Amino acid sequence: MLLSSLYGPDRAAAVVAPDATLSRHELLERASGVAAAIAGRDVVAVDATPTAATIVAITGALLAGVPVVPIPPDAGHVERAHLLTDSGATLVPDAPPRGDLPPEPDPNRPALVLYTSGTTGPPKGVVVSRAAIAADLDGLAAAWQWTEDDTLVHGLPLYHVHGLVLGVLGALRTGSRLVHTGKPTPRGYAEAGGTLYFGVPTVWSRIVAAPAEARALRHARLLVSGSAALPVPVYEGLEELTGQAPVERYGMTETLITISARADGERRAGHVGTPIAGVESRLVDEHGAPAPADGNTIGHLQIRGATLLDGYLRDGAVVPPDLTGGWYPTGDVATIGPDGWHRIVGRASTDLIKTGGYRVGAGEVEDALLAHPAVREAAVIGTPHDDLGEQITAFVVAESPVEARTLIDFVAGRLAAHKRPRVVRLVGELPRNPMGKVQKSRLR
Ligand code: MLC
Ligand code: AMP
Repeated sequence: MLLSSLYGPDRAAAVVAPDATLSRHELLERASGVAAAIAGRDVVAVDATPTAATIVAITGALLAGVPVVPIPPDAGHVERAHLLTDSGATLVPDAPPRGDLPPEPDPNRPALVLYTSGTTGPPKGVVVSRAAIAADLDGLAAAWQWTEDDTLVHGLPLYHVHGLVLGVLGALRTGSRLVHTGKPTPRGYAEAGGTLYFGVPTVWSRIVAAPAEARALRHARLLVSGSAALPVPVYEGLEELTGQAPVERYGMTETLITISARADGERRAGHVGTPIAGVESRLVDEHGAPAPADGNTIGHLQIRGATLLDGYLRDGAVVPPDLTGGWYPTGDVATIGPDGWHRIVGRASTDLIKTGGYRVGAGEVEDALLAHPAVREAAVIGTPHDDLGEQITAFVVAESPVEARTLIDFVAGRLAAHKRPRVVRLVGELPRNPMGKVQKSRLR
């Protein structure tokens, strides 16, 4: 069973969130009501606010075997409309307080449709099966010695792999308690008194900048960082203030979390560890030929195993990804040492930006800017930022006078707020090569 702990003995305060505290059986009962209300639907959507209500709704969909699309609660009207139209999902309705427990759905059924950015165009729906999630969570539970004795704490959004698959379904599968802090603030983390903490690097960086809150994490068993590269100074700051180095792990929506340091093993700043059980990795060169795992050669990272996506949702069908011999090309470049340890060097494409742990496609932000009547041309890049890792920076050629602030708010109104540029530079023209293509490297 995917969410196996729910069927175990009841447990008080199994889920603690800003709006409600639920015991295991309260969650199961309320989710069974949702399952009854949506039984037989093809796909449902949930406004994924960071609440127990969201956890109930998503759990209900999983009980019913109905794939669920979590919608960012702050998605602007353009992004929201795209997610609903593209997936064909309808929102989970108000549900009765309980219903009959449906039989466990087939493990090969899709569980989630997670929308994520490509380099161009609107986000794509990544279809993830129940079996992939189960394999991933079991691999991570083994790597992190994650059990029902843990109390997991985080405040991450509930519409991405990190906050939802690991941060909610992981707790419901292992049986650990879950405390969701609403927002991932240093104070919320310090006050929650957990054993296991999840955060993106921006969260850990803010915790290191708040030493009193960081010291409160001394009692934790394991601090886990992922979704973007953890800067070495943040790693070292955590080690000094909390008495333990963080465990770093790597993954992506399409493969789930595949590479990690171990709870009982070495931790290495700037490195993300070795593949979890059920996952293989390799490097290839630009022609697709295998590249050596010698710790020096930088190659394109590929992943194979039980945690891979079923495919991308297109016109109601699931289109499998382009795999060669089962290998999924992550789009990340990395080194692998002779000891199997991975170092993520960066993304192959400059058009995928990681800001605060969110993946944002430059093309989607450019399209949003171009929809403003005052914008003639737009080019978006990620520029280095101490807190966010990268910040979204837009270069705009204006058609008519316009304030940077106006354009920032315009994008925030159309897309999720984290996709808004933090900086807009109004320029006379964009640097182009002789073919007319914008040279983003020159914008940096
Ligand atoms: C500011 N705000 C605006 C605005 N200016 N809203 C609209 N228009 C404007 N012009 C508001 C926002 O709505 C929000 O309000 C507030 O400002 C701050 O929002 P923010 O920009 O998101 O905050 P920030 O401080 O930058 O957030 C940092 C953060 C966040 C760490 C909290 O980036 C975060 O939660 N990151 C987690 C990303 C994540 O989970 N990634 C996992 C992907 S899965 P208000 O009121 O709402 O605060 C993956 C796989 C893997 O990568 O490996 O895990
Ligand atoms: P997403 O699609 O939002 O799941 O983002 C996945 C991407 O996040 C990966 O392809 C990587 O570029 C990046 N990523 C995730 N974890 C790490 C990490 N520990 N170190 C560096 N990059 C990471």
